[in-house]
Amino acid sequence: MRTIGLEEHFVTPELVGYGAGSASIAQPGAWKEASRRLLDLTGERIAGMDAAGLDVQVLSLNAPGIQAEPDPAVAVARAVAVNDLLAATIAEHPSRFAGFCALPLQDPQAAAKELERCVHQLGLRGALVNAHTQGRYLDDPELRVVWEYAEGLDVPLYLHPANGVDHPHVLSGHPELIGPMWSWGTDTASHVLRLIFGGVFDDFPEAKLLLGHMGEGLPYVLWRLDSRWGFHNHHGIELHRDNPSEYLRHNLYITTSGVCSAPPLLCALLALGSDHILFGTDYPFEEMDTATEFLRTAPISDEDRASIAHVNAERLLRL
Ligand code: GRE
Ligand code: ZN
Repeated sequence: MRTIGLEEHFVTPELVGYGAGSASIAQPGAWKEASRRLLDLTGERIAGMDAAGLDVQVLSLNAPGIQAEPDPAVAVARAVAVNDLLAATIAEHPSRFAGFCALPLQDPQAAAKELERCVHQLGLRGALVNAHTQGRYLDDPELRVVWEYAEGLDVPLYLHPANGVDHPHVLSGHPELIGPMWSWGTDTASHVLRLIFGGVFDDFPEAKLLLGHMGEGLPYVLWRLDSRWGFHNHHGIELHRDNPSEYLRHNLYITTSGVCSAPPLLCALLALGSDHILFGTDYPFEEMDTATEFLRTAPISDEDRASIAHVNAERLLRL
């Protein structure tokens, strides 16, 4: 069964320093090993893909990537350089790799133009954004131009977690809760709700948002969101659709990255439908063979398995 992974990270020697914040929340040995594997693009990585039966990795720069650069001009130059390098790597192995570009959202107009360049000239399949950019989220009015281009080009934006600007008080005194185990997921789910209630999908109804980690918990809470939205003071917000879940069912696509467990997969299938779930591994933070073995043995129909493994990615990313 052809298998395409959508959350497959890499880094370059020039950009590895942006990961210092992620390094600080990881076990030192684990971070060292992950960094080593992130820096390898075509050696051990392709051997691991072969061993795991992963045909294609859709590569993305590791978090927080370009988002961590404070200087907009440097962000633009570095995004262009890393996107060129990504395209060159794919060109050497066109049957094994595709890519999501990095966007210098510090300069929204330049980011929109870079997205267009990456799709039209470099053949990349969309963009991956790591959480906030210098405190700015994707519902920011200045970033509407990026959604406009994404919708017009018909490519998805993949929202990946990263460290937050600050930490909610409920996490105070508990640094172990900050990072991919917990806060990254709740932060990312909150970011998605900002997009819905900030009107992004009303302005761009065919925009496509990709989310890793089996949807960061959102498939589980659809009914609750709708029920309590009906109860809530709307604070002047008027949505075009009646219920928040309608946006999650229409605009949201999720990947299985970093979650190799049947109960959340079955929940996601029932909540979003098999057309909206795609495969991903979260390499090198998870093992490719663990993820492909999970996909092969999950208690789902073979039709759904094929949709998740490759059919949806072929459609959404035109692979
Ligand atoms: C991830 O992408 O899932 C990730 C990082 C950094 C540290 C841990 C982790 O980007 O899981
Ligand atoms: Zn990841």
